[in-house]
Amino acid sequence: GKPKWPRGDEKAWKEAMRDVDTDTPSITRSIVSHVQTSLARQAYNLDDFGAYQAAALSVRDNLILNWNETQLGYTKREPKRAYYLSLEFLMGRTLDNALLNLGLKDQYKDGVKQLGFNMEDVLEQERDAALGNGGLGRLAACYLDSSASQELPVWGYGLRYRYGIFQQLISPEGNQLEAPDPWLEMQNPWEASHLPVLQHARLDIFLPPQLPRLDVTYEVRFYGNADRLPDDSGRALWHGGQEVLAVAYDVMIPGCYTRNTNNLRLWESKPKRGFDLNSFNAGDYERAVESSNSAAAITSVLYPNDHTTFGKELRLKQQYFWTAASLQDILRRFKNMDKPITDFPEYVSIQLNDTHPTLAIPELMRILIDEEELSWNTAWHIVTNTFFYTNHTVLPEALEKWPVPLMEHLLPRHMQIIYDINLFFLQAVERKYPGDRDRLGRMSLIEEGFPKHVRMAYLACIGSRKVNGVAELHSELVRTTILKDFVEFEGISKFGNVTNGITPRRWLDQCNPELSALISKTLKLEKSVWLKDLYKLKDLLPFAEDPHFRKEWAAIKQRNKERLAQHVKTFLGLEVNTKAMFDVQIKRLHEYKRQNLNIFGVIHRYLAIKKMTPEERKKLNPRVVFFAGKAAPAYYIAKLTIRLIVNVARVINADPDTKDYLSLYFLPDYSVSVAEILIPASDISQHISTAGTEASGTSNMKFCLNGGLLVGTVDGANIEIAEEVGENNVFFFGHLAPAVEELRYQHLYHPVPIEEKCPALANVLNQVSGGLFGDGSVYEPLLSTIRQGDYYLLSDDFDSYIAALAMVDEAYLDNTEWVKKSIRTTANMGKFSSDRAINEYAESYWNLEAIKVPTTSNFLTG
Ligand code: BZD
Repeated sequence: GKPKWPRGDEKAWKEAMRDVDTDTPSITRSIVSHVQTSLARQAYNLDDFGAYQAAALSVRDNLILNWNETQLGYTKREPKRAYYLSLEFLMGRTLDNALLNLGLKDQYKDGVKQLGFNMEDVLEQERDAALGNGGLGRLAACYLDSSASQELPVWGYGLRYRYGIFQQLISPEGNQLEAPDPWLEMQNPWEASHLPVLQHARLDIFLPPQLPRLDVTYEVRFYGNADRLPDDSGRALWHGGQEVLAVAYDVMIPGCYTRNTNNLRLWESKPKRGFDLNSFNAGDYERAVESSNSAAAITSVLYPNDHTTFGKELRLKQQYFWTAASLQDILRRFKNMDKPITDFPEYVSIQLNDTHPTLAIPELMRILIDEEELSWNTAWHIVTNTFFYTNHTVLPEALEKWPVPLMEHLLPRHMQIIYDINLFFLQAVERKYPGDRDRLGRMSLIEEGFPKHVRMAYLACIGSRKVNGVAELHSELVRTTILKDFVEFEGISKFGNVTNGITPRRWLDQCNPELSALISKTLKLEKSVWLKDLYKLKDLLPFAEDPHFRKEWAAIKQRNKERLAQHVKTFLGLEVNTKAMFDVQIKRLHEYKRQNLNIFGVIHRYLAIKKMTPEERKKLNPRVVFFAGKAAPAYYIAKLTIRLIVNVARVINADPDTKDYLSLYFLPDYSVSVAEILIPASDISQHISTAGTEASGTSNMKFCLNGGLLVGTVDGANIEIAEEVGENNVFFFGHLAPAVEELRYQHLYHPVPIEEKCPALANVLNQVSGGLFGDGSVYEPLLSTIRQGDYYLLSDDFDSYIAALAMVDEAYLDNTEWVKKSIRTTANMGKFSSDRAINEYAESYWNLEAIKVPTTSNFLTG
């Protein structure tokens, strides 16, 4: 018969089982118990950091219980699952988000208060998990929150980098310096630790709600040889080379007001053996240590380059290590269900977040052919019904390409498979367009050259069921530019759009609790309702006419501005004029995002104010401009932009003629947590990319959701935001995407001197050259990108940009109208919830259904 389960005395089990206890006494008990035993600390010397650790462990206990029930439920129900493969997850802090999603914030606040701590200070102790560069990584984090909140069986797969995105420091000259971000250590690298070594060493198991799964490991091979078998099976044997181990670390992802708690599985690399015994015996100690070093190096650091490709071997190793481990894990889970392998796409969808995981396509082919012994056609059918590819950029320099010699060396079998895919694909193209050699060259997965390169976007495209861009305009540009030939060949229905979204949990409820409370009160709805159905915000519209409501609305914005000012005071020691309009541009530094346009606009304004009489100045509404963002460490021009901003700030903030009317701050070390303070405090924010270059943008959505108005170009998701909130509530300027190509052509072949074309901008550039902000020669390389070529069209858009900012000034004078605009903006942002976006993926791409985890436990029965 069946073995008795659970073992032993069922009653004893039942009585000992704990559930999520939500009353304050239980919470206090659980925190204190973690102080006593997990941390081995005393009440008398417990500091904020200890309180944070204990609270985080206590919350983690709850998450683990929910996580267990969720995974048990999924295993039992055998639903179709989706996997989100992303090399980046920009999670930020976890504790506050978990408390809010669990609905336990107030109880924990009371609990820590009883123990003598202030919740705000406790939450401040947590370091950001900054395992991403920017929008792409943060999007992945928002999608995890939405998947769990929508009760969808989705797991994320990524890498557990030991070092996240670098910490940015600004030197006295205004240069960006980079320091490592050892987020797993509690200690700030710039401060001495006052804490015992024991805790230091053990901290990584306590920090974010993360669980090492030392039993979940897979082997991953690199290098070696691939020998095709001498039969006609198409199989090959890949052997030799280096083998490393992937170890799983699980991060629990709680849904909002549901028991569903999904998983983010991050892989860490380790040597397969501590050291290679053979070389050790041979006395080659050096080599033995080396092999263990290089295995661990794979997941040591996040590459800080967005929008460029560098062709570094270690980056390619990261990509293969991660896709190989993830696919083994996914296949093992599938096989536990005992279904025929040909059913794989009925049970598994895999979303590729950009081309970074494209190796999953040849890797799944390899497994299906070489290990499962399927035919090429069967394998290809499975593959092309499993994967989905999201493109995040049309900038040519950002499209991923790998040198063929590097691929052949590192992944010899995969290179064979890619050549085979290419052969069959081009044969099909040739059948449809006989004799069209140009087309074959354009569409080949292999770019000719010395060396040849593999075009990853093309491989991702032909290996996927569907391809999507991240905003309407961007998806149209994908269809008409970079993948035009593929649309013609494969048909347009494969090429879709899913406009990005943001989670309103973090980007409204968590970062702007007062506004969240006002919304709940006004709508007479629990936040658990409108946070999961963001279109409900529409019902705020009539309240724009209510003077009392407007007053409360404006007062919250004001307090958020004061909170930001307090932050600047604490971290930079600077006073900020909170009566001024707050104007914010925060994003990675890049020429296409045109921080340069913004800083030149600031200089223009400064020069204009300088020329005014004191009476004229008094009529101005003061403006404070904030910048924040990191530059890729090797991106020289972007770093010069930072230097210019810092030095302009130094001059104008100290100028007695202007400082009451215009000031400027560059906030160092931009992060998710810094964004949470800046975004709710903005009156306007700038999203001013050259038309057609910003795929979507997502911070634009965050600002508008928090009632900040948008200054922007007709680009990316700005367009859809304007459609939703009304064009009269956004400040648009600049040339449109279809004009860009022609303008660039004119710049090249009929250049007009900038003095003639845009005297206002020429004057600004001359002031910089002339040394108004310190040695002008320093900025020559930056200035000449505009004087010569001006690829990003600053000289074409500058005048209309200045005009748009003048319209902002004009509109701000009418405070009542301004607050109405702010309310109407928030009210119309429902579309941009990442819940809407993830549901579009679930329905139109993955064919995935929600599974609600029961509140009653399956713990004993399985
Ligand atoms: O992705 C960004 C786009 O630039 C935004 O327009 C868009 O809103 C978001 C989300 O779709 N792309 C990135 O953030 N890209 C990277 O960070 C990146 C990272 C590594 C390599 C290449 C690009």
